[in-house]
Amino acid sequence: MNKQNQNKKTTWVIQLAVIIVLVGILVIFNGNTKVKGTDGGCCATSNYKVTLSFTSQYSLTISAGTGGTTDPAAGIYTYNSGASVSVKATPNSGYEFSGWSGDASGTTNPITITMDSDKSIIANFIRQYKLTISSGTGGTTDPAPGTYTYDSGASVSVKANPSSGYQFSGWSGDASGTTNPISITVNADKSITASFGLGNQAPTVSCNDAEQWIHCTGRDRNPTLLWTYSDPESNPQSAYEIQVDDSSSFSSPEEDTGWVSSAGTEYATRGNFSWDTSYYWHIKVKDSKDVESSWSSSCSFKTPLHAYPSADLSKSPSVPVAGEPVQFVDASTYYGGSYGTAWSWSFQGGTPATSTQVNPKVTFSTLGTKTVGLTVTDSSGYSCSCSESVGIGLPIPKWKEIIPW
Ligand SMILES: [Ca+2]
Ligand SMILES: [Ca+2]
Repeated sequence: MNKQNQNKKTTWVIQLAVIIVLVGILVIFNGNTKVKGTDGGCCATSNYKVTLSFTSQYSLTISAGTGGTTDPAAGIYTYNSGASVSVKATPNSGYEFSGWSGDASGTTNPITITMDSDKSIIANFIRQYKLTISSGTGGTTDPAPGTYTYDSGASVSVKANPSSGYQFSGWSGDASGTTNPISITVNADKSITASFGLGNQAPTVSCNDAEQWIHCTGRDRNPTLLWTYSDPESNPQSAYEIQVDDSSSFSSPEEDTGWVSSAGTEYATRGNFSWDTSYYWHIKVKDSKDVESSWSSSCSFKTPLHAYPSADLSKSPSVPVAGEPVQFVDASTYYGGSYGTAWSWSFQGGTPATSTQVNPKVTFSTLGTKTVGLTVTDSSGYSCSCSESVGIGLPIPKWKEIIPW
């Protein structure tokens, strides 16, 4: 065989190989062919499968919500089956990545997607705002003063903590009032400040040593006590307690009111005090914040030697008439061994109109109701008064016996 024939043979072999490959491909893609029966009879048709491994491909759709981007950027990508694809979410300024949705979940970032089917993933972002917390002199806050970032709509509890000797006085900035702790809804950049002031100071009280007495009423031994209240913050008085004792040490009070809820600044004593005795009293008060004063310094009073006289009068006749002398008599009661020493009478329409006698005689010249007054003073100098309405009637006609002949 010469060289030319050999080249022709080689070319033919190559061409034959190409043909065989092409035919093979046709067989593979048709999946069926005709097989001639072994008996040489009529041709039978038989299906048979040819299995081949393909390198399939899938699409990955990446989306980004408002407030951020992804890497790879949002779009549709094609990957070979089984490929691992890393996708990273990047929030814009003022936003935070909040998680994956679609065919992915969680907040892993970047996330790895295994391409075993067509997939679609979405990167979600949420708006964020800053909350700046400040505190004035005299306290701090929890969270501590500073600037914090929260997801839009977050509810943040902030507590003001006053230092010792101070009190929280209120919020300012994007908050107000004195609610503590306060809840802030972070739906915008916000700034709040906690302010503090000196704590509530105790009130002060001083007894007023000008006790008021109302004698001749059966309360001769029981003065009304007065005091002066004061408070640094002008908190009103909410309560008082008074003790009265014949001992200046208040070791055995004759009267102790206990706490009395009252804004008043006087108290009518009720103690069963003795006559002719010195008593000491003191008072403490509470302001409207329930802060208590200390006991005041002491004031004192002295009860009378005895009861004041019970002024009274009597008259004769009991039903006087005009022009008829009426005998008035001091019918007062004197106590503690005292006796009357002075009398001051007044007679409306009477003659005389006044008298300083103990038992004066008076004539009323006109009819009607007359007021008679008497003030008596006892030997201790205690005075009391009384008055009485006296009806003056028609005079009785004078009868003269006449001899009938
Ligand atoms: Ca106060
Ligand atoms: Ca006592």
